[in-house]
Amino acid sequence: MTAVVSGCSSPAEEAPEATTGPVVQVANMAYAPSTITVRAGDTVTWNFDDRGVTHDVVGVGAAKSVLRSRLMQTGTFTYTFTEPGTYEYTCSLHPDMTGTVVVTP
Ligand SMILES: [Cu+2]
Repeated sequence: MTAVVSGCSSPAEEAPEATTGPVVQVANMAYAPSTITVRAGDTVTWNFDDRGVTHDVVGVGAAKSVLRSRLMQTGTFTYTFTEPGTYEYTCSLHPDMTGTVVVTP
């Protein structure tokens, strides 16, 4: 006699699927938040909306070869970070604008 007991499947992990990933607002002559921490594999969206002022996202240092958006007044730029590290960037027109993306494993 064998009793087959099935069940016992606990839906313990309910991964909240983010429909929108991390977003950096490009407005008021600044990136907000200026430092954002994401996980490897995350896609960061920069949302440009600074009342007609043109900006871009250009990596500096080690991120120079990684990050480069167009010059934009409105619209979005996205980049998927696969390698952990610290990515610093600036606006090529406004060097006072700086931002950092910290990518954790
Ligand atoms: Cu700018």
